[in-house]
Amino acid sequence: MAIKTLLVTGGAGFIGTNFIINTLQSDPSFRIVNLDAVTYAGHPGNLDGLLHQYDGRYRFVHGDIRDATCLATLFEEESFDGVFHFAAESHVDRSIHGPEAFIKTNVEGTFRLLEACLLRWKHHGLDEKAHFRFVHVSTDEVYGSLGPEGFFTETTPYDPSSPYSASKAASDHLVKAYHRTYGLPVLVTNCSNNYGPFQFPEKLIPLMILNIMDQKPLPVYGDGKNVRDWLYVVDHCDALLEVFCKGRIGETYNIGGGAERENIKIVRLLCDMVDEKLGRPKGQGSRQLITFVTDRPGHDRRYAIDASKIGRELGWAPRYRFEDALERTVAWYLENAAWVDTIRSGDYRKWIEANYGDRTSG
Ligand code: NAD
Ligand code: TDX
Repeated sequence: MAIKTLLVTGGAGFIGTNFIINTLQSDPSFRIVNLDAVTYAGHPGNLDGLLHQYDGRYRFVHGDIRDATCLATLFEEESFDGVFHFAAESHVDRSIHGPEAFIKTNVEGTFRLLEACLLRWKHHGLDEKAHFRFVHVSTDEVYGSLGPEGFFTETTPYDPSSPYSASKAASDHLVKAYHRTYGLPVLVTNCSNNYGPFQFPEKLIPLMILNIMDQKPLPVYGDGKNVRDWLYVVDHCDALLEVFCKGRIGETYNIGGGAERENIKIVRLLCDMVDEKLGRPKGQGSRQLITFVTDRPGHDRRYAIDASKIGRELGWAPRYRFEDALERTVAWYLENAAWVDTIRSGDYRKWIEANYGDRTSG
């Protein structure tokens, strides 16, 4: 069996961790090198078990995608058959408090990575060149905000609202430019909001689960009627592998869960799920903790993905029903108290104070 070596950037984060576990489990022909700078969002310990379980098929490298020397060394040491580029600053609220890190990692970091790939790709033989792929993992937020009707397609014009989505849009443009200008074989994916195990509890779903467990206020921005299209992370990981194996080079694929929900409805559902799992008495329960707070500036109203292209061309569709996968996610957070404790360090507490301290209740 020919082993294919993949470079995964940002594999110690939420989606990268799930992707590595999923891929090593599902296909013994893949070997993965995980390059991660271990920012506040990176937890290489997530994957410690893999070192023993998949002996020789997993390697962790602590390094930064902005570091050209680190990339050059890595690309000399390894001969990659493909790259999955997850590494990014990923939280919209943090991009509002401090946009610079987003420009540095998401724009400059993607540029450095593309340069390293291009240099190596040019030196590949024809055979290797033919199967090399660079998969750039991006977001539906690059398309901006929808009204009550309509969906994002792959041809929707870019119209980002936050420093985060603007930096991701810039990175998408760079990736596509490296294809058009230099022929680098890239594929771009734009997916909707993910949820599942190992998500850092700054994002809506894990933040709410943990606050409900601890009986803390549940801060809902604005009127709570913003809509997101939720995608279970395992479905997303399956889709990415399909794109890598069967996608057409130079193309963009939208990936969505087909599960549009208002934020407030999700928070209420989570209250009921957590209360039930913890055996709390039925009734109003944790819903009383819901607190409407000052809205996020530039808050996009609605995201919804038209995922018909990936369905038609690659035969992918989400396998998990939203409510079932949400139950699994709640169960995972309840069962992984040790992981949660490690994550909620002093820095996490500082972030909660910075983001929520000044918001007034509505
Ligand atoms: P995350 O914040 O959980 O993880 C990001 C990872 O990247 C961390 O391990 C971090 O240490 C690493 N990293 C950050 N800067 C780095 C650098 N300069 N060099 C190397 N590593 C660095 O993010 P996530 O939620 O797993 O998102 C992964 C990707 O998917 C991102 O590109 C994000 O834009 C995209 N995305 C996420 C979602 C979502 O709902 N989470 C939705 C759409 C798209
Ligand atoms: O405390 C909160 N209260 C609240 O009402 C938080 C953290 C969020 N929200 C709202 C804002 C959004 O409408 O919930 C919704 C989801 O918020 P986030 O979890 O921060 O996700 P979002 O801003 O939609 O972006 C996510 O999906 C697209 C990821 O963080 C991005 O990385 C991805 O690109």
